[in-house]
Amino acid sequence: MYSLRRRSRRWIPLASPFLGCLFLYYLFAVHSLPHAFFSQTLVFDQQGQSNSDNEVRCPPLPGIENVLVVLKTGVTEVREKLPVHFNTTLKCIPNYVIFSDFEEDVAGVHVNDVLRNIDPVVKQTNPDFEIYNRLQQQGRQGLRPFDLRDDANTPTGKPNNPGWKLDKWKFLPMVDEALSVKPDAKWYVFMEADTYIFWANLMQWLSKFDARQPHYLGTETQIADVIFAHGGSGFMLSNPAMRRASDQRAAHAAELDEFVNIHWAGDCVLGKVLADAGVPLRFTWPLLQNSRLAEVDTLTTDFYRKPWCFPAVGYHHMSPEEIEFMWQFEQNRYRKTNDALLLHSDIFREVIHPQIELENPRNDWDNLSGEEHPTSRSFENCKTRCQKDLHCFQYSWRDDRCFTAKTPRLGVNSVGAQSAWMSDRINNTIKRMGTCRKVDWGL
Ligand SMILES: *[C@@H]1O[C@H](CO)[C@@H](O)[C@H](O)[C@H]1NC(C)=O
Ligand SMILES: *[C@@H]1O[C@H](CO)[C@@H](O)[C@H](O)[C@H]1NC(C)=O
Ligand SMILES: CC(=O)N[C@H]1CO[C@H](CO)[C@@H](O)[C@@H]1O
Repeated sequence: MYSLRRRSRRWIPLASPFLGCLFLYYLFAVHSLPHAFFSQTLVFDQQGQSNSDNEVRCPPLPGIENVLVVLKTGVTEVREKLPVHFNTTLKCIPNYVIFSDFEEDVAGVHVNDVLRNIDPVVKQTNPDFEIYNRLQQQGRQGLRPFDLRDDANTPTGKPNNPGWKLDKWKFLPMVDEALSVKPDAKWYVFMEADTYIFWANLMQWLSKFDARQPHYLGTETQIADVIFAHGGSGFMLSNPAMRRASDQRAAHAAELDEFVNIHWAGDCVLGKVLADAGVPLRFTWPLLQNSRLAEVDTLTTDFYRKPWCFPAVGYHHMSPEEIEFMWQFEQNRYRKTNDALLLHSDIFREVIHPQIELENPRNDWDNLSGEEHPTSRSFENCKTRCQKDLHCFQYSWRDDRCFTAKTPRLGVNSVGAQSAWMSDRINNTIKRMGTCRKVDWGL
């Protein structure tokens, strides 16, 4: 059993008759940025075994030598969230770079200041750079308690959090800095410290595209009239797409600094620059999820695709413990089966479902049911209500209130809450959905 901490956040899906489905951006985690490049040499044998570390078994990742992984973080989170990646998800990645807002070494790896080349006038005059300038002068000792506060998200992010306000400035320089780290990469994969990437799935997916063409892949999200890839879920740019974004930025530098200043989401700014440069987003949901394992809604039918037969390429909002857990799961499974492809249905069957069955009903647990029933006045009554409604898959009782949901989710620790799942209905659904004869890449 592993425990999950609850974190408040919201994201609101928006159905559009023309575009299928867009995820209106409601939620944005705090983070930061880059400039040094770290490389390790791994040798893969024919079974895909890595010889450089007996404990880690890297699956074959064809083409990974032509990928630069860019992990964006920030000084206020880097020590807590980054080191786990070096022991897990980055173990099999030959080329990666860490971009932050403060240059330092973390767990023996160099972390770069991705803001180093921002216009000095902007840095001196824009209040977003107050924390940056303070740390440039004083180093880490310059951090103040209010910098480290974990604010709740609002519909427009965390407007009182200094690290969060600075984060939006990292997206455009990140493109140029990544190009200078590895100018000849075919693909640039962008992730954050709480993103989890399933590398074998990612490489299979990327192999389906011609990297000589401009490509922008990510989870469709919309703010006002801009459609862009949600940053925390991970997104991918081919080399020509990177160059177009870089040229577009160079041609409109001052204008774009002002645009970043008035906007609140850096991933949206990058999406606008790419769109203006003629690189539209390819809609890729549900490959990349803006959810962590506890929140993934594998059986959802609310959107334009059903996740079941899609590979899982990325999760977001993952704690270091969850990253460690998923990595161990992937490693064990690969050792046993020699198969690194993981569908959302595999994860549901092999991870989420056994966790649900472990203890059902479960105390001090919130299964994230969202539909409230004010007339249900007890846990028992909540249960009866769920039993009577054939579409109900789980229910929970918290703060003396009853909630149900039409699909099962794992959920999180929550003191005082009680949750239960309709085991027979889940089992029947798993049986009915069956095994996938064909992998769906949404292409
Ligand atoms: C990573 O592994 C090293 C060596 O096994 C260990 O000392 C360190 O604590 C680990 N760090 C994390 C964050 O797991
Ligand atoms: C559903 O399946 C799980 C595991 O496959 C099993 O432990 C559980 O008893 C089943 N539930 C019902 C109601 O049959
Ligand atoms: C009983 C319980 O914990 N209910 C919660 C389930 O999840 C929804 C959505 O996060 C919450 O609003 C409920 O309070």
